[in-house]
Amino acid sequence: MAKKKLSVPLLQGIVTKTTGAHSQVTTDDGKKYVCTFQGKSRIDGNLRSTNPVAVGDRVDFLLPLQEGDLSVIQKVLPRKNYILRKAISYSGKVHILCTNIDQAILLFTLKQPHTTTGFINRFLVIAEAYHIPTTLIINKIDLLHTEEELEKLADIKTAYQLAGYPVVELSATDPSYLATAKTLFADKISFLGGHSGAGKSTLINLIEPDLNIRTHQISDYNDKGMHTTTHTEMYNVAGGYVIDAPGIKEMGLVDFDKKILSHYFPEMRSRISGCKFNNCKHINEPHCAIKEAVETGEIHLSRYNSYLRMMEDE
Ligand SMILES: Nc1nc2c(ncn2[C@@H]2O[C@H](COP(=O)(O)OP(=O)(O)OP(=O)(O)O)[C@@H](O)[C@H]2O)c(=O)[nH]1
Ligand SMILES: [Mg+2]
Ligand SMILES: [Zn+2]
Repeated sequence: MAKKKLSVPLLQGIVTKTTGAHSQVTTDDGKKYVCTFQGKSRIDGNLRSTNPVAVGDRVDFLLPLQEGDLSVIQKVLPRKNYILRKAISYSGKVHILCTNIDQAILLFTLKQPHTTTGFINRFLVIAEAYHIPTTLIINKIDLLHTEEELEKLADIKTAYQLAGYPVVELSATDPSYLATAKTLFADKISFLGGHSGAGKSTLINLIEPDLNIRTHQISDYNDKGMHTTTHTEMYNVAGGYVIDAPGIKEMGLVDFDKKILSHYFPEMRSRISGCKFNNCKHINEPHCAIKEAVETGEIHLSRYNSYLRMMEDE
């Protein structure tokens, strides 16, 4: 028997929000549709996921035959990459946080809240493992005044510039940073990470005030943040999309072999061939190009110390 030809149009769009069984899909002309997905969970490799469709997915979908019915996702197009949520369920399935990311932007603050270099470095290692280029934004620079604070700012900038990361100073509450902020996000799918309270939603609101995303007074929650943003959603920002993810804790650590941890520090990766031993761990070995670069200041000590701590972790 010949297959019945479908008379309903097939559209393509990008998943901009997921809430349980439903996904919001936005087409290139900006129209939004509520869709369901009927089919099996599929993900690259042999990973199984709890969510078959994630924010960032390009999908083909069918319009409903009747007005008011849900659209149905027919196909998830191949993913360029994906980020997993940390928790793996008891069933051994992973949860995909988002897919098809062009860049990560890590927003952090030296004050309100304080951000440790360990936190920044872990984020960067994860992004490197996923092969996602990352830009660092130091937000709330309007709060830095004392000599000590300004020295700290300069030092942290140096650490990451030496590693090859773009570092941008910003104040998301100050409209004079609008042009800088827009350029950072223009026409890309960006994963915006950072501690709760760092100012992620404030930054998105600066560029797209109409979105009016909820933000929170930092003073309300003891310098720690209270995770105002609780679900994963992608916003249309500066001609691209931004994923304002719920806190960095959600961004799963990838399992990787300690032996290759130094490959996830770009300033180490580029020097590894200079070590005498090709299995050099860059800890106690003689003629280690990494330790030499730390001594000459070409690799920042705080980055190297983070590397050592990560090597010690189980
Ligand atoms: N002084 C100052 N305050 C800022 C700046 N950016 C954001 N804030 C304030 O910081 C607080 C937290 O900002 P949010 O944008 O809610 O932080 P968030 O990163 O989205 O936090 P979660 O949604 O909880 O992850 C708000 O009170 C903002 O007004 C800045 O550049 N300078
Ligand atoms: Mg937020
Ligand atoms: Zn070495």
